[in-house]
Amino acid sequence: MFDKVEIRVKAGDGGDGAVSFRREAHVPYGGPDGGDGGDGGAMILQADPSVTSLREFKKDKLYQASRGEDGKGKKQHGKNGQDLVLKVPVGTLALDESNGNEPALVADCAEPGQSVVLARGGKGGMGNVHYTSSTNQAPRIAQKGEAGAELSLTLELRLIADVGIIGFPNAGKSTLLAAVSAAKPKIADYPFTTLEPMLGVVEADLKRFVIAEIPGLIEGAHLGRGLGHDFLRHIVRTMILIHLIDGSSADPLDDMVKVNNELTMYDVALAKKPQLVAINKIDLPETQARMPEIKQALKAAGVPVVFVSAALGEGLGELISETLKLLGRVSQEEAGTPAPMTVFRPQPRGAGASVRKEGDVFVLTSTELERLISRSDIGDPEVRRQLERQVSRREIKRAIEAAGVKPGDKVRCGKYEWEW
Ligand SMILES: Nc1nc2c(ncn2[C@@H]2O[C@H](COP(=O)(O)OP(=O)(O)OP(=O)(O)O)[C@@H](O)[C@H]2O)c(=O)[nH]1
Ligand SMILES: [Mg+2]
Repeated sequence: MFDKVEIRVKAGDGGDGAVSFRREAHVPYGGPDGGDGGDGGAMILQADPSVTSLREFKKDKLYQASRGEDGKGKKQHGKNGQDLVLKVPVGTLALDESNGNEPALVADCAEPGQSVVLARGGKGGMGNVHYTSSTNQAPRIAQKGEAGAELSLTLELRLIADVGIIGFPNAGKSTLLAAVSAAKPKIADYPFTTLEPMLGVVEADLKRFVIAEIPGLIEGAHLGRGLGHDFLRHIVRTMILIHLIDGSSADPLDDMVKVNNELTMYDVALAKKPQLVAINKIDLPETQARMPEIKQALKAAGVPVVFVSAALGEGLGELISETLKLLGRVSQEEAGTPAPMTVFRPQPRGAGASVRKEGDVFVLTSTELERLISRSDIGDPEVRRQLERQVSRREIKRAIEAAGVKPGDKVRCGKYEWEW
C-alpha cells in the first residue's frame, strides 16, 4: 500500500523585467518600454475522488510549475507560468517535516475537489518603465523575477472511516468486517492475516457508515512491533472504535488493556476515542463460561460491552445499533466544534528590508532590491547611479539608519557595494 511519500515541490520563478527603449525614426533615444516578467506558476494540491493512492508520486521526486516568461519591449508583459496541480486521493495530508520533529500541517485535503496552494509562484520582475522619474528618463535597470517557493513535503494518505475495528491479531476483526459489510477480507486462523487496513460500508436503519479493520495490534506496536504501528495513524480520523476481543483467549480483559496501552503510547488522542467493546467468539464454550465475569468487570469500569459471534452473526444487530447510537452522539458533539481548516501559511512576500553587520560591512537584505541588483550591470557607472537612487528609497534608508550605519560606512546588497 503506497500511503506515504516524500516529494519536493517548486513553484515557477517569475520572469525577468525587460530593459528596453522605444525606437522611433527621428527620436534617438525613445522612452523606456521594457515590460514586466510574468508570474511563475503555483504548485497546487487537489483532492480528487478518482485518485485512490499515492502510487503515482513514487515515480518522481520533484514537481515543478513553469516559469513566467520574461517581459519584452513595447511594454509587453511576459506570459504567466502555468500552475501545476497535483491530484491526490481525498484524505491526503501534506506535512512539512523539515523543521525538527514536529511536522507542520501544510494542507489537509479532506473534501473532494478541495485544493490548496502549496507553493506560490515567484512574482514577475518589473520592467524598466517602472523606474522612470523626473531625473531619470532612461532607466537601465529592471527587476529579476522572484524565485518560486520551494519545499519538501510528506504526503500521507489517511483512510476516512467513521468506525475503526481494533484488537489483537486473530480476534476476528476480518470476520466481523465481512459479516457487517460487503467487504471480503481474508480470514484465517493465524495472526496477521490482514496486512493493511480494509474498508467496508455498513448500511443499517437507513443509515450508512464506513468501517475499517486495522491490522492487529500487539504489545510494543507503538515501537513498531507487529504491523499495527504503520496503521495506527489511520485510526486518528475515525470517530469511534470497536474494540474487538477474543473471548476465548487466555485473558480477554488483559488483551483489552494491552491494546489500549498501545493506543496511549502512540497518541493519547487515540486512547481518548470513544470505544465500544465487543467480546467475540461467544459460540465457544470457554467464552460463554467467562461471560458473567467479563460483564461485571466492564460494568464496574463503566465500559459499554456487547457480546457477539462474528462467525455465526450472533449479537451483530445489537453491535450495529450500539455503534449507530455512539456515532450519533459523537457526531453531535463534533458538530459544535468547527471543521478542521485547510492550513496554508504563506511566507510574507518580500518582507521589508533588514541589515546585519559582517566585519566592517553592513549587509542589507531586501528581496526587492536584490532582484534589481542581480539583473544590473554594476560595472556601468550610469547603472550604478540609477541603483543608488533605489537604495535611498525611504524604507531602505530607514532600515539602514536603524542599524546604526553612519555616513562613510560600507553597505552591501547582493553583489553591489556602496558607501553610505
Ligand atoms: N469460533 C469462532 N471463531 C471465530 C469467530 N470469529 C472469528 N473466528 C475465527 O478466528 C480466526 C481469526 O479470524 P479473523 O477474522 O481472520 O481475525 P482477525 O482479527 O482479522 O485476524 P488478523 O487479521 O490476523 O489480525 C479465524 O479462524 C476465524 O474463523 C467467532 O465468532 N467464533
Ligand atoms: Mg484480519
